[in-house]
Amino acid sequence: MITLHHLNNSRSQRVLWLLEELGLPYKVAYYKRNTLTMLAPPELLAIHPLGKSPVITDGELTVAESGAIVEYLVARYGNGRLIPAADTPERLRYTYWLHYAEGSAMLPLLLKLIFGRVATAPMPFFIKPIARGIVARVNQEFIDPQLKLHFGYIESELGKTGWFAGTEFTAADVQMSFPLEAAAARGGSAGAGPNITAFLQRIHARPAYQAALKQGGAYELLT
Ligand SMILES: N[C@@H](CCC(=O)N[C@@H](CS)C(=O)NCC(=O)O)C(=O)O
Repeated sequence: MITLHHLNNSRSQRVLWLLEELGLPYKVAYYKRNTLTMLAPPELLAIHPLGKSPVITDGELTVAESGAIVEYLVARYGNGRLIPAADTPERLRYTYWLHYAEGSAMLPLLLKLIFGRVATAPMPFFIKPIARGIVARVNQEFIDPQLKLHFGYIESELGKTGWFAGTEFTAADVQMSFPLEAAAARGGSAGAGPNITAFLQRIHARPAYQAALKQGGAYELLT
């Protein structure tokens, strides 16, 4: 039996969704973020040395890293579902987006989040203007242009077929959902284009997505 070690409001939600899309039997072990630090509780360290979510256990196996989990579930239990045929251009796009989600799209989003916290962190009053100046400069010179570049690219790629890897919904769409939801939830122009908005509406309407939301509890990235 597969167990998903699920952290609230996290990338783990997309694994839950994939399990529902594949119609697999699974159990969920729930973990709650520390409300101050937003870090995972130490109990997750007993499952994997990094103590992060998602991570699944399946019999003797432990699989971490959401892209690896998606690949594992689709290869082992998919029976050809949610993945384009081998040796097709769609399959290459599938592999590309599966890696791009964590390897490229998440970096500027994470930087935006971290620098946003720096700007509002408690600090001595005489440091504040300096810290805010640095944050503004990093935002202006690196983070915002990178967000524009990446999300402009995603917006244009989604304009081709509405999905990331060909004309059919695949697990690459599941993997790409998290950066798009994170961008939409954090506001700003990243993630606000019509193709990205339509993509999010389409995935949110899927019965498996709705079922996963019921299993995972409140998912604030949706607000
Ligand atoms: N690239 C990893 C990222 C894993 C990750 O950072 N997960 C976050 C939740 S979205 C986490 O566990 N954060 C809590 C912590 O770092 O303590 C993946 O895609 O699985």
